[in-house]
Amino acid sequence: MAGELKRSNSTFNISASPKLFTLAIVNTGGRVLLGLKKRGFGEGYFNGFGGKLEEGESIDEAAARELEEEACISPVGMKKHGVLMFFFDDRPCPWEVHVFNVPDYMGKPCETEEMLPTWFAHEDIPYDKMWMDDKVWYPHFLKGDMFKGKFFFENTHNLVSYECSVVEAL
Ligand code: 6U4
Repeated sequence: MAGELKRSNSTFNISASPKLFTLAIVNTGGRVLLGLKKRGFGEGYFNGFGGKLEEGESIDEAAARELEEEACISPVGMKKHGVLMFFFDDRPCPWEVHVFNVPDYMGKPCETEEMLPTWFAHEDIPYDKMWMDDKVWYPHFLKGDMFKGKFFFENTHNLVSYECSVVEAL
């Protein structure tokens, strides 16, 4: 059927309008600040801070708001570094996640109802406790490259296929 793509043994709906999300990763002095997600989608995984856009908000505004809500800090010098599309065999529409590098911030990271912020040296990033796609694109992010990727998940969590590359511009 038009708008469907078969990969692995599953069918992915690739033509529905994507849902927009942000993901901000504080990255300074050879360390990244990740949050242990305490509830909801991705509970138990370490991840950057982010979420869905609210009505009338730009993607950059949403990225800053989510960082404040989830980690108690305001970004300084934040810049977009990646756009990731996630396709699911068990969800009605794809997710489009805009990834930001945050080289500096104001405030002091604190635990919130949703996230427990934790610092990791680049070489100690806990990929075994993160989304399966992260080990594919974090190396680009950590090098300071810009990247685009498409990732196909079965049963929400199981990465079965992907393409990801460094780009000149987003
Ligand atoms: P609520 O619970 O409504 O406040 P909200 O904070 O708006 O939720 P949430 O937490 O569900 O949204 O957002 C999901 C977060 O997880 C976004 O920052 C995007 C990120 N994310 C989703 N799939 C991911 C994946 N495969 N790999 C990754 N981050 C992902 O690294």
